[in-house]
Amino acid sequence: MFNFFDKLKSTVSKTAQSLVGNVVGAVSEEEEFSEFVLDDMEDLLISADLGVNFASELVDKLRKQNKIKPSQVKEFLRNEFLKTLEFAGSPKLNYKDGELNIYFIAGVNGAGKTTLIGKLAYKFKQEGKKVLIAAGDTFRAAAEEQADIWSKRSGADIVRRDKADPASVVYEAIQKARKENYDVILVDTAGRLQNKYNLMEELSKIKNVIDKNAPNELRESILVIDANTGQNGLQQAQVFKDCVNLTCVALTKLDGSAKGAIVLAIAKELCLPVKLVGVGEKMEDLQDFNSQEFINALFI
Ligand SMILES: Nc1nc2c(ncn2[C@@H]2O[C@H](COP(=O)(O)OP(=O)(O)OP(=O)(O)O)[C@@H](O)[C@H]2O)c(=O)[nH]1
Ligand SMILES: [Mg+2]
Repeated sequence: MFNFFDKLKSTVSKTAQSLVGNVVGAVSEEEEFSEFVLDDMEDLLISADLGVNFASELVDKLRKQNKIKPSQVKEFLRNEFLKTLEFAGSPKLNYKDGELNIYFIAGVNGAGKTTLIGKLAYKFKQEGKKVLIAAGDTFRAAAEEQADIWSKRSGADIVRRDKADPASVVYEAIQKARKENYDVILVDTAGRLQNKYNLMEELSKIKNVIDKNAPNELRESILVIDANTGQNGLQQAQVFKDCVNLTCVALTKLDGSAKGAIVLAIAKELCLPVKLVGVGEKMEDLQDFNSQEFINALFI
């Protein structure tokens, strides 16, 4: 049977090869951690998109010890990766029963924000929740249309106002949700405006509307990152983190990506937990992130 773990295993198989298989293959037969071996290992970790800092920290740890042998490198990596994920925080999406739960979704264009909204809408609808999408991307011509299609597909309701100020769309969504007892608001945002400054301004404005009108109901500020962007994704994340107070990351397009090590780099460098993983374009292709299972799938 094709169960959840099998699916995850095939999803991260390319990452497992580049991050674990290649390193273990190059190191485990060596007699000792010579400078040559350590350099090689560092290069492999970096090229698997673990991030320069994390890679050199790991190699440094090995350099400064003499207990762990090259034959144990797999166990060493496994422990370090798991520790890093656990340190970044619980991967469980925050939700409070009986209250309004607002999810603010941000990310660069094409990262998969609107698709994630569709998937989350579907997930919450399946759980019997009353769900409202706030179509806060009023910049791109087809964006609201796309949000509308996802709302119909998932059975969620939507607030959309052609070319309106996104902050006012979100304000309206909050009022409606209060009046009509919604459980969930999913706030879509634009990924591209005339320039990065405008985008960050707009995101702050939307965020301020939520902070002012529903400070206790903002459950998560989610940054959507396309797994294929690798280290670029990390730089993007920093810019967003400086602008809006992020609480977690949703990693999309992990299906087929060899750069899933970005999960670890995000945890290490930004100390943000990955909570959701997109593994395809369909409504059902969303998984809750689970550190232990992710590590098990990588180290099979
Ligand atoms: N394979 C795969 N494709 C995905 C996934 N998530 C999104 N996509 C695809 O990525 C493309 C962009 O997705 P959108 O949801 O429109 O991205 P966005 O961030 O809303 O883009 P903008 O609104 O332009 O900023 C679409 O073709 C999606 O089908 C995923 O988990 N796996
Ligand atoms: Mg979009």
